[in-house]
Amino acid sequence: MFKKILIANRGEIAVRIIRACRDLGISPVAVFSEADREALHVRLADEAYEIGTAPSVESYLRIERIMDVARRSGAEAIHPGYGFLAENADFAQTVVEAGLTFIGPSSEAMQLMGMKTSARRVATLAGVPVVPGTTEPLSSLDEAREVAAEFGYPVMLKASAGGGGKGMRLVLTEEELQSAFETAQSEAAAAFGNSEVYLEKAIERPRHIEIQIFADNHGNFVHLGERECSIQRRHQKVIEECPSPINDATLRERMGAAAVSAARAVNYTGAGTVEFLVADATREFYFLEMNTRLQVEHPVTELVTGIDLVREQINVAAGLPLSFRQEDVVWRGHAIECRVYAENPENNFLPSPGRITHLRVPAGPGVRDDGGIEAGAEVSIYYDPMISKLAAWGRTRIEAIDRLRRALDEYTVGGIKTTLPFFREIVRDAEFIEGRLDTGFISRFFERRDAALSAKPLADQPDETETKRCDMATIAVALDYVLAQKQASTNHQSREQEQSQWRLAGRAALHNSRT
Ligand code: MV4
Repeated sequence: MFKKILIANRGEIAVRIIRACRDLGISPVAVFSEADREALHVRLADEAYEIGTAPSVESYLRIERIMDVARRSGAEAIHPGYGFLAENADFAQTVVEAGLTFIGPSSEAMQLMGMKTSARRVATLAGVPVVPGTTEPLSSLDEAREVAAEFGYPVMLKASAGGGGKGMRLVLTEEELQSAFETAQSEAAAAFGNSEVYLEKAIERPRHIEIQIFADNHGNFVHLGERECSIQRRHQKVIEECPSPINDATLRERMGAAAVSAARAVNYTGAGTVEFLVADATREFYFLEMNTRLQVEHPVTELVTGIDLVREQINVAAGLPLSFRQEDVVWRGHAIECRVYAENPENNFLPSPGRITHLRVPAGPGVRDDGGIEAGAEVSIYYDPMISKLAAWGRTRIEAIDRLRRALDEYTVGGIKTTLPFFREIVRDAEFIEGRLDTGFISRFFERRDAALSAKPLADQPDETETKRCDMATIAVALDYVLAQKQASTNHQSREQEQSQWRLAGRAALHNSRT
């Protein structure tokens, strides 16, 4: 077993990994940018090393600096967390070539699943149902026209090097195809340094249901059931839950077997997630992509199965077999997670960076908050503005919702805006409570809300002038950030960093157009 693990990440996931290290008697080593000098993960680690300035490209994405800390600290293994370098095959390869253990799958498995066309080929060969479409990039607009006519509109154009909906374009008619195809290619080139685009039949109002899988180095492959992730906003998951409201034993078993087949096909090891689109009416499911990392939403699986996924990741990376077999996995109760962001739901979810002047995190029966920040800390514009993930477990979904509601009402953050008021409304929304969740839930929720409240501000939001003044300041911060990033960034930004940059720019522009 490792004596020392370097955590190549920050925020709540770095804290989460440090906690697993402590449980296993392993010494955690932290890395931090100058903006994170006082961060919680730095203070909870045994050793902490500064690796650069605030921009991710100057710190958390600097492979050579992370490797230098591994050498200096004597860490035997590196845990990448999620985002940043977690799915960077070059990083995984560099770690292994330096004689250290990468806590995750092989770089080969990462590469096979990293390109979405390759992932679709692998899944197809593994006998896993795949969203109807191409498994090679489209070579020309003519081919796109031909294939779209073959599958029938509406179709989705997606970036081969993308994922998580980035660069995705819905095309409803042939007239829209050319501009959509050209835009998708240029966006893919800008975001991922690869302009390849492929085509899928658009699935109407799907659910996004993903399966957690785990494999060790002794040939054991196990699935840990599903997570319902259909409540997304601009392709960012907002609320995740386990089990899915449409769960039934056979659907879980069929999707679990399909997910394990895909994992076996790439000799997967460690924790992984296979994402599916599920057609609500028919319960047919289609492989979407595979994430070769621990997911943000892993706590809802841990709460329902009782399995510590990070502990298993470390054990498997150290060569131990999984501590459970498929028949040992039982699902008890229901867990729901909210991603609490430093964003202003009253202003198109524009980021709300700044100092947290007051923080009260909820606790009590069935409540778990995975946080990485404390009162007095600064929510930076340089990183994803997630403050914590608040999860609640109950014996039933209704009990989980009741506890989540209590926890959300208890949760208070001072000094910045957060998405807490947004979640307090969602957990009281009839459609949510009835479990009618699909791709369109969020847009329907806002339509209902705007119609019913005629945009009356939420109870605990400051008055209009203060909101306006504060948001103009935020806009300025956001634009500074984007300009700073543009100057400092390279083409190959981390997906997470690119997403937060894209979010900042998009919202800043949108807000400007509104005022
Ligand atoms: C799709 C789709 C419909 N048809 N692909 C891909 C990444 C994920 N974040 C959302 N993605 C989708 N891919 C085809 N062929 C609809 C979505 C989608 C979605 C799916 C489930 C739940 C929420 C969603 C929000 C936006 C788009």
